[in-house]
Amino acid sequence: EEKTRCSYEQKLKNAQHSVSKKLLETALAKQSNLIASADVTTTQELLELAEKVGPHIIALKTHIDIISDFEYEKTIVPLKALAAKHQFLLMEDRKFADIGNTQELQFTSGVFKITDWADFVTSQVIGGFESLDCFNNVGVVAIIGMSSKGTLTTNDYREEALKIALSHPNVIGGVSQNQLPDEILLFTPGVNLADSGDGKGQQYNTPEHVFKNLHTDFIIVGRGIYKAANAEEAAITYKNEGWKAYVNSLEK
Ligand code: 5FU
Repeated sequence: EEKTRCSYEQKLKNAQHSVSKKLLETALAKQSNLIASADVTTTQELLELAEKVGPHIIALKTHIDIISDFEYEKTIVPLKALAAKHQFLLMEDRKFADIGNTQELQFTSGVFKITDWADFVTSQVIGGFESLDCFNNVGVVAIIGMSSKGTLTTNDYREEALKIALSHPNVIGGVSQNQLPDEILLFTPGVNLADSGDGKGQQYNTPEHVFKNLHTDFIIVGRGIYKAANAEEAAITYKNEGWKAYVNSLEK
């Protein structure tokens, strides 16, 4: 008989990292497994989106380097206030992919100073185990497999990437389009209820598919929410669909 998936309560009991605990506690408290991807390009759009979707998400995922008018005081200070007000975490999708020393500089310096505000970050593991050491004050979500057509994250690559992810104490989870072991949280982008792709290589699945078949923990939705006529309504729809799909995946 096929085993049912691991519940958030079970994962919380086994969680070692403070950020994993926070994510799982927030998911249970809000009955949400939704991460909104805020791929907008101005501070105003970012803050407006965060205000609208904040109550319904567990984390807001940023690509902070696409904000044209970024200023720490104008962008990050109010964003952090909204995160506190609506109880969501900040996930910077930086996808670090260099040697440890360079990643450390990219993480702590420049204009974005990611170390000062992100609760967790994404990183490739292509630089090897030690390249992840610099992220010791946040959680790391390792890129195991990508959602785009033709990605080089083959079976062999994913297997090796997972070994690094599972053995590194800073790693709380992985981004993947495949099931991961229960010890690690699974984050799945490429989720959309209306489209199957974007004509630029992105490939979409439904919340139902990724909970049932991948036993994912958290869905990441970008255009399905921020491009919708009503972003708040869209966030509520993805939140409800995601939670229903999670509950159904527990039953089997
Ligand atoms: F690692 C990955 C991946 O494999 N696929 C992704 O789509 C990350 N992403 C991110 O999720 C991507 O950079 C976008 O920020 C987001 C998906 O946005 P969409 O508008 O829902 O396609």
